[in-house]
Amino acid sequence: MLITKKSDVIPSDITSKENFENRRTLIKATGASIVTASGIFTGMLNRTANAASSKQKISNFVKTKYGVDEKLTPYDDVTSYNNYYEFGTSKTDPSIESRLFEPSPWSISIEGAVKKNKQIGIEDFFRLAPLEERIYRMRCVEGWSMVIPWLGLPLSKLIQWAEPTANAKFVEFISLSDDRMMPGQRIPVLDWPYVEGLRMDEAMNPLTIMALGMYGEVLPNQNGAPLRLVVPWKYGFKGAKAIVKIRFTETMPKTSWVKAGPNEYGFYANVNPTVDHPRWTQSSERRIGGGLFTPRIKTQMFNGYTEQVGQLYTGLDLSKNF
Ligand SMILES: Nc1nc2c(c(=O)[nH]1)N[C@H]1C(S)=C(S)[C@@H](COP(=O)(O)O)O[C@H]1N2
Ligand SMILES: [Mo]
Repeated sequence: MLITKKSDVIPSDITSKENFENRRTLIKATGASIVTASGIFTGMLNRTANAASSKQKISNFVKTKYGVDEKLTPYDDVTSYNNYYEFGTSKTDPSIESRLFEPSPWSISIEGAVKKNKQIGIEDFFRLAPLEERIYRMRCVEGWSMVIPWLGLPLSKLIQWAEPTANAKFVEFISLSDDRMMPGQRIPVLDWPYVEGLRMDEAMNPLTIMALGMYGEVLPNQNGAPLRLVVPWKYGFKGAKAIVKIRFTETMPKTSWVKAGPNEYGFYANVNPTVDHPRWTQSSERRIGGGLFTPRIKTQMFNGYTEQVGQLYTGLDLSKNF
């Protein structure tokens, strides 16, 4: 289950994988620290020469088969139309209000039902496995959608490293709590910090990733730098941004949106065109980036990922467990 299927890797990308391995050996051999004053990723990444973007390019990743036929949402839309209440509740707030946010240094603590508590620095995180590019359709519960080329690691790799015990039935993701850097947290629109969760088998599903980048670069602050969850068959709010803590639990985590409105938001939040949200239809969606008069498109069950995840929910009443 933890092993990446060979078929997920496109043969022409073997080179980049080899490069990754070479680079890894090199780093090991020289013992070079990859933490520098200029940023956490130096050594794996080269700061881009392009003045228009201050984002660091990620040079080593494996391309995968996921979403290669999809038309990508323009970068400018993905980085200027965001939901990230820590930086304000309007779509344009996060790109503006997160400008001074510092995503480094950063470490993630792992606790709860694990052999022992652990800490992992972001720079070690991406050494758990090669970074993969996954192009995923993303569907927000509000009715809009995007297609984003993420760079990340299967969450299963982190879980394997974390060594959860048999008591671990769920995984809880906790975002940063810092009302100095996150001005939206001064307003109690949600019970801060932002909390999300997955059932263990959902977390272990090969589709579930922890993203560190997108469009070949490290994540912009407004998209969840330095590390966020991506679960493409669920509504966007499951994808917690700026994660600092991962806790394995025996009982279902109490997530921020379920606490805020249990009639509107469920723990599962699987994309489901047959179960409407009280305020928004879920049967169709507006694909961002196509212009004002682009017709809405049909929303697919599990956002089109039924083949990969449908079996997780056999016997579960999805209209009750929305
Ligand atoms: N910490 C945190 N994570 C969050 C949110 C948030 O407000 N805070 N919003 C969620 C919602 S509702 C959506 S649709 C996605 C949007 O991700 P994007 O801005 O990268 O498209 O982030 C999710 N993750
Ligand atoms: Mo959302």
